[in-house]
Amino acid sequence: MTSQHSDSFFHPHPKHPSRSYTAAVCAAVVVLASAWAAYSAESTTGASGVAARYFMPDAASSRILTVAKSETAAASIVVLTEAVAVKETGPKATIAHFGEVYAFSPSFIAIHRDEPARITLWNLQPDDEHDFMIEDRSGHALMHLRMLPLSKTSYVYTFHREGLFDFRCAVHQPEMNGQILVLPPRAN
Ligand SMILES: [Cu+2]
Repeated sequence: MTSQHSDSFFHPHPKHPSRSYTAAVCAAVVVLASAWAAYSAESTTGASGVAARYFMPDAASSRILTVAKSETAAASIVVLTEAVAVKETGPKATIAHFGEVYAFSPSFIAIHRDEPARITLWNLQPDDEHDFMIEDRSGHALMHLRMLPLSKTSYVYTFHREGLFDFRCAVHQPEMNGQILVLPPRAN
């Protein structure tokens, strides 16, 4: 390829404007901009609950739960995604009857109110995305994050209200669920 050829590729000569090239670049920019807008909306919108996926607690939810990336934690918990019966290894009859079955392990966590706990989610599947959504008892989603294949996702969770909360993977319902019991503050 000569430098002139290369130059004309990047700077089309006015006599031979590359309209299809320009149109293609414009279309690509529009597609990228749309994708980015959709991604940003998904990532940052938190007020409308389950419909807006992948969000952290908003102002209302943060009165119940706060989530921080780095904070000193009093407890550390690793939650694994367990392939209970999947097409690669599960019994054919089970897969036919139930489909692929995943679970969180452990599926029950007890932590104290106002005590930061680091929860690290390990997605052990190379070909399946999971997610992690915490709901209050009325089914209102407080936060929702993605667990990409073969990833560790670590945050520090502090509950400011006692009681029982649900967590679930929205991708694998109805089976991939768990509960968090928030106990009174630890006695000194
Ligand atoms: Cu899942």
